[in-house]
Amino acid sequence: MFVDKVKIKIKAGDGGNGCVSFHREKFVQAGGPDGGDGGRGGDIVFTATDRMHTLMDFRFKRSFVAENGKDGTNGRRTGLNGASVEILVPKGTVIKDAESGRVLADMYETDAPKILLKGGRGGYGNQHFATATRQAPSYAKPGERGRGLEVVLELKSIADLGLVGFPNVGKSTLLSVVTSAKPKIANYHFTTLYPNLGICDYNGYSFTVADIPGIVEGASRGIGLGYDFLRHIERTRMLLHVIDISGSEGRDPVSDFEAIMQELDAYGKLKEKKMLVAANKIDLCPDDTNLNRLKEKLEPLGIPVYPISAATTKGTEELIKAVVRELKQIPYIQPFEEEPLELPDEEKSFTVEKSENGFTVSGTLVEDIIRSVNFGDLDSLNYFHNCLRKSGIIDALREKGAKDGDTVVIDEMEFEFTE
Ligand SMILES: Nc1nc2c(ncn2[C@@H]2O[C@H](COP(=O)(O)OP(=O)(O)OP(=O)(O)O)[C@@H](O)[C@H]2O)c(=O)[nH]1
Ligand SMILES: [Mg+2]
Repeated sequence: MFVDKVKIKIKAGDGGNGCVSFHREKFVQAGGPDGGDGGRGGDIVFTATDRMHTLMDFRFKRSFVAENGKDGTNGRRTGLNGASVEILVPKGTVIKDAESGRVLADMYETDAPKILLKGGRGGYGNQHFATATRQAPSYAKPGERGRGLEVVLELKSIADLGLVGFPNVGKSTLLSVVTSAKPKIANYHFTTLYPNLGICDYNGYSFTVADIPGIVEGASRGIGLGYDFLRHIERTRMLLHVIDISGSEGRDPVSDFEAIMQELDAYGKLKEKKMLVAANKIDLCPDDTNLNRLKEKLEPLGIPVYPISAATTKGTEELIKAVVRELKQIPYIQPFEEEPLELPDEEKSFTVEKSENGFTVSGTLVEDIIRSVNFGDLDSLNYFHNCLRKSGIIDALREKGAKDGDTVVIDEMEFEFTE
């Protein structure tokens, strides 16, 4: 079973709540506030590895929740941080936000962990809220909630050379000859059911080769095994088109070439790649007629043709030499551009709208403010009001015509407008 696309749920840990507490000691009458802060929630971290080749493990476990931070306690003790969750994925996994489809992370490098969701911050304990005029603050901040998200994991293998061609032309045989991979080889169509990767080492230059299931005419319309597998050669630097030059299955090598090119064209992203052609099964050819016809057709297009026999390994060394020569001139594939989930502070914003029976304030800025308030406490509400004033929300409401007593809805909570 090969799985290269899954949807999973992840959630960062909530921050622990701040604590309300006052110092108590014999002979000390009114001790100061000593409520500790909440601990941080755990992060959701992704790490790419070479030891996994599919996303199969995620068929059984689809939900990952990091631990919450512990609440602060008396004596200024900060709560323990929640443990993070590390999720291992095969190298080449692209992580997308399920809702918007935007790329959050491209796991193209091994051993480079990426934090996808940061745990919520712990709330401040009441030790932080003492001022000259307020010596016994009876509130603390609740912890920030850890964000939850649905993400799609998509494996887009990263290899230097991708093998394409009709079924049974000898792609896997070639892979087994030039790398130490041991793919299944057999004399029928669709022997290869999922991508195989191998590493080829030629005089100290090593590169990776991806062998995918054969494609057929009409693949782009859903015929054959899986046009979807082309996603595994999307990120190769170069393609090697393998053709059965002997026409052993009654097809014509020149029209084979054209048919595959048409399917690659339909896929779109593959047609600009540099391509070499391996004219395989040359051992079965009685003469050079087919080879010459193919060369006549391709050489004017700048596509070199290498006659080989993967079965006897004849010509494979020259082919690999040519592949290495080309690869040395082709830059490495750029990873996808990642769009971060969290907005930097300066990009946080809010909007004020007049609604039927009052005003509605929304946006990333207010969500952040509202999360940090303890609504059961008057001091905390004053603090909240101050934040609204400082961030310009009160002014914006006034400009839209809000007057004392009007209803203002912020993040589903209703307030009465006061200046
Ligand atoms: N005579 C001859 N037979 C070959 C050569 N290369 C491969 N074959 C045979 O062709 C058949 C198909 O080989 P595979 O390597 O499985 O072909 P494939 O392109 O990977 O096929 P799919 O995985 O089905 O797409 C096998 O029976 C191989 O032994 C060759 O150079 N000469
Ligand atoms: Mg194969």
